[in-house]
Amino acid sequence: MKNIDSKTHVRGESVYLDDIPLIEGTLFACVFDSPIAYGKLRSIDTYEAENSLGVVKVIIASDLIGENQIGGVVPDEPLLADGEVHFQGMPIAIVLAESEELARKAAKKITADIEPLEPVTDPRVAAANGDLIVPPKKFIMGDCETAFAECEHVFSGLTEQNGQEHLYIETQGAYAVPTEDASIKVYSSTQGPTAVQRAVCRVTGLPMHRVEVDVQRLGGGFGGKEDQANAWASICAVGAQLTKRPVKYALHRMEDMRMTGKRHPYSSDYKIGLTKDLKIIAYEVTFYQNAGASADLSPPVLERTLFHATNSYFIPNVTATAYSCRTNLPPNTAFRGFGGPQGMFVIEAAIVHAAEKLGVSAADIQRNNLIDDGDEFPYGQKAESDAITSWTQGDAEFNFARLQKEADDFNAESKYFKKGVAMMPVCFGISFTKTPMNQARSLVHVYTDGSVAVSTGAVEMGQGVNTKIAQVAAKVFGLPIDKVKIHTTNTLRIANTSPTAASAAADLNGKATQMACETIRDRLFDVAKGLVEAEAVENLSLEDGHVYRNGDRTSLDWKTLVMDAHLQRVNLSEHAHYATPGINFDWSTAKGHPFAYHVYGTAIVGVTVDCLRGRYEVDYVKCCHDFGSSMNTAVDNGQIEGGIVQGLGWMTMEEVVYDDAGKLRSNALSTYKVPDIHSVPKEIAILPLQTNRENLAVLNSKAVGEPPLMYGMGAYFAIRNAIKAFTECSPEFDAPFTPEKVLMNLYSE
Ligand code: MTE
Ligand code: LUZ
Ligand code: MOS
Repeated sequence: MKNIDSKTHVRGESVYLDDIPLIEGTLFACVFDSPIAYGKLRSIDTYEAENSLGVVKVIIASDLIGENQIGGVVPDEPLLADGEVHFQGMPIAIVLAESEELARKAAKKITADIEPLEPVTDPRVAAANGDLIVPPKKFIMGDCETAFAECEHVFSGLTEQNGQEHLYIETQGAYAVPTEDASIKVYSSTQGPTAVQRAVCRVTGLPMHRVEVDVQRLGGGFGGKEDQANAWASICAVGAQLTKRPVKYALHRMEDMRMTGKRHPYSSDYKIGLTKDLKIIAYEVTFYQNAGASADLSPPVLERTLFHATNSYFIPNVTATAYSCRTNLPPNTAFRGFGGPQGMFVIEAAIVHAAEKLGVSAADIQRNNLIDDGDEFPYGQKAESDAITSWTQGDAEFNFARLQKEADDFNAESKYFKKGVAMMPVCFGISFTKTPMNQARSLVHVYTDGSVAVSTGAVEMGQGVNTKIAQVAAKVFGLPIDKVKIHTTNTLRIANTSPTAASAAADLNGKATQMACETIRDRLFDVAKGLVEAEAVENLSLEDGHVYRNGDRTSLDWKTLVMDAHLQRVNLSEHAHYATPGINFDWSTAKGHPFAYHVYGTAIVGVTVDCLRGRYEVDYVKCCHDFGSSMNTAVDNGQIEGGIVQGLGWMTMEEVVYDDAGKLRSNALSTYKVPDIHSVPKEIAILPLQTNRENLAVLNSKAVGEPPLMYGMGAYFAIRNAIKAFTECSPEFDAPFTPEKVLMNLYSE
């Protein structure tokens, strides 16, 4: 079944923030942001800007009526710089003008007297200075020290991973409209309407019931709008509050790239210990997360790094330590995988390191250590594991040995082109690791014409969550999908939402929708029972717009039933609440059962490297993926393809470059290379894993948003293998593998 948005998308009729019709009198915002990464803000000169054509107001920190604070997890992030600047791109002043162009022109006239201080951009330097966002976090299982002493082989090393620009097609933006009696309605391109509401309330001093946040859809979020939509919505709301006029701000691409945070770069140390028969029995890892200038979502991202530090493997003795390091970069934030990929990269690198030293295939070590049913993760949860089945089924279908032999045969013949192959198993936990966030609500109205309106806390950002939710409602009511309309995500209809994140939106909001629809359906069955003279409601069902009795279609149609119920004064609306059962986590012991379930999968990635030029192509990504039982293969396969390409991009060509002064050098699409149609793998093959397990996913259809990104990581190790087929070398684990780095390694001798 197609994504329900596909029709308006291809006709260009889908509404994004910038398409909302403007109210007369709307002002346009533009910020003046810090030109340097760290310094004392002595004074700001806004005189010229204030007296520029079309400028209505210039706002600085001292003008705010509420608190100058938007930090959600830790209150360490001023909306506008006050006293100090902490990163290049930090908002200092807001210009409000009659047009976008005039606002931008005026913002250029603002100057600030900033006494430069020495910026820190390296997380290890920040850690050495004791500059941490939160105290270090640790997972311990077993006893590493004793285990290492028993190991036949021990290897240690270091890995570097860079950040990643979200590059949602729709940039950040908001539109705030003052409404009657000191209230504000905010349209925001956000994954977290409630997060925006809280931030707006904080900076305006308004209570939450006076601030309405509405989201139609996003042109992509990828985590970049889980927390970082807050600033722009707050800027517009403050402007609306102070001028009593609507205020809009849609960022230009270069502003967005410069002022917003990205995926966290990590620098990590590992030590891996194996027995004679290649069992990994000890693993010690220390992560230095480059958090940027304020906390943002860095603490939970750091935690998920720990949760995924052992990826799909069972390792009985693990000590994993993680530091969130404060640096003078824009605050880094959620990005598809949320720290998980960063944790997985290090264990994969450690395994490759061991394999190289022992002269075996990394796949042998990987295969030999996959987590099995009942094995415990370092955080205490027992695995219901499909790591081995996904590997075995994927291998049976795609034949790793054959692909490896093909590459070897090719390499024996070819001098300047070399092929490399790598296996990439993935295990990703589904649920917010912060248990209280795993709740959602859905509001369902059945109207007297038989049409159905659904509102939930889920935000549509291209991932197809609205399609899935519509499918749930249509299924419960036995209706075609066009009888169901999914409405905007709105804090008046659905309050206290968790962000659409953690791949859990369809599960949480879909389950709440299922509950609401089932409640209404049961009320309708009570009515129908009399109308079709059924002995019991259990004999009734709804299908293709009709009531069925004992499996036979009756003459009672949906519309008649609904109208009849209404005339009998039966409630045709329901607001349902779903909270994931059975999950918990206790940070005092760092143990618990944080995830509703895990998603497993195994990919085989093959690449060809042009060893004269350092360029490469990804020949294929073949994966065996655990969908549970997919409720929409078109949407889910799309998520897999998109996730893989985004993962490949992160690991290969995308390179975020800040100079030592903390200035973003890769600040436009001319200097930041993302995968395009030419860099998409020549083949993406998806084999659904066959199991019959029950799970907590909506209609048994497992979350799919984030896990596939990690298949893309296999490209890194495949490229490394291809390089090693050309020249004897041992490339450092320093991602991404840009063509430049590939070339340096090819000719490192
Ligand atoms: N797919 C598209 N097209 N656009 C996006 O912004 N975000 C990803 C993923 N897939 C994203 C996407 C991220 S980071 C998450 S957490 C999930 O979608 C969120 O949606 P879900 O919970 O409905 O899977
Ligand atoms: N966001 C969050 C997430 O707040 N908590 C999480 O555990 C998470 N996981 C993945 C993506 N976003
Ligand atoms: Mo996704 S990183 O959870 O928004």
